Amino acid sequence: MKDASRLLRVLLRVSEKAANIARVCRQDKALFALLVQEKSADEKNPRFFQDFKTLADVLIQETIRHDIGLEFPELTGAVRGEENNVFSNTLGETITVKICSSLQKTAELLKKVLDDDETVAELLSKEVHRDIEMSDVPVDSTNVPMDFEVDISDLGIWIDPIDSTADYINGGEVIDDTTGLHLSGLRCVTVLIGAYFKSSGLPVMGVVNQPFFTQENGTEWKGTCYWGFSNGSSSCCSIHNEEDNKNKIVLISRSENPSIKSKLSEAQFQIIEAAGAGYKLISVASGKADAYLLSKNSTYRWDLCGPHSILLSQGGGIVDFEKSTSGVDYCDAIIRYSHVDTKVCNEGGLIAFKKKKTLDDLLNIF
Ligand code: 2IP
Ligand code: CA
Repeated sequence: MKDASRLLRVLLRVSEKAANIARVCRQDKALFALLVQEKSADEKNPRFFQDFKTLADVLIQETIRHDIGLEFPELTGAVRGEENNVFSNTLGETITVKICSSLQKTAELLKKVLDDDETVAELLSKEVHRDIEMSDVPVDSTNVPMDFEVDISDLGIWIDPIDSTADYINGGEVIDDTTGLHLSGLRCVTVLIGAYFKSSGLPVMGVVNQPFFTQENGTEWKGTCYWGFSNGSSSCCSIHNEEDNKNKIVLISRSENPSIKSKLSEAQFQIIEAAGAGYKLISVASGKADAYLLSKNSTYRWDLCGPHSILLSQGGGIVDFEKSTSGVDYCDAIIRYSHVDTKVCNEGGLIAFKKKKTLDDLLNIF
């Protein structure tokens, strides 16, 4: 099997492991309350008065980093995530959360973060060290090609361990009756992993895992998963029987500016306010919406890289809102990823689309 195919399989398997951890952490209310802690002021998303950092978040990120490193040691230093893995307990001690060489050692470390709660530490460590097969991933694994090729040393990786943390914590479910799109709640939670070329800054391979997709027997959650690969002329993704809506649906943030909303409405676009950058992006990729437009600086590179690869593999993409609406060339307006850049915020907002015509229609309005 070629390297890129092997890496894609690793990303799919570890995204499922991440989804398992996310599900396990939500099962027990007491455990869940215990896992939540506040972010320090300088880590906060500017939009939120208060944001959450959970051990689940950090643990998932470190698990993804660890498992990628096991198969591709050369990528260990190239994996970056949203979260800071330095965790503080109630006593003010600081612990660096990392995955150890055995279940016992990881449990020992987690125990320290969990105020000596051995049961919980072992439960989590068991998930972290569980072997996940391709057949465990909720995606048609027979469709994952064996011949994807890339220069592994040219790759950088972005992880968002749990996107839409607020929905992960608050749960619930609000669905738009006409489109079936989820406006908030657990469906909007995603695990995002994306690889990009350090040389061009373009995304190449991405996985989006939705841990809370359907609920069986009213209790047990099952997830779903998407992937995309795009390297020049070789493009492929897991989405085939996509829905083709004819309603000009644009997904926006619940905090979008009123002036942007009125412009879209005047141009006969149906606007839907939904949570989760990853959820909005995968809804565009799967054809439930035509675009995701954001005029603000409230997303980061890790929110986009994974789903961006999927959109690119479909002939779509993500451009900077400010640049593209002020006449900057398409090529220069494309959101790119950099390994050296410390600027991780998507300052100029974004427009994500699957069909170039949708982008052109939107640019005509602004
Ligand atoms: C958030 C999350 C929010 C989104 C915000 C992201 O990531 O996806 O839902 O805001 O831009 O950065 P909105 O829902 O208004 O689009 P996280 O949950 O990881 O902080
Ligand atoms: Ca996010």
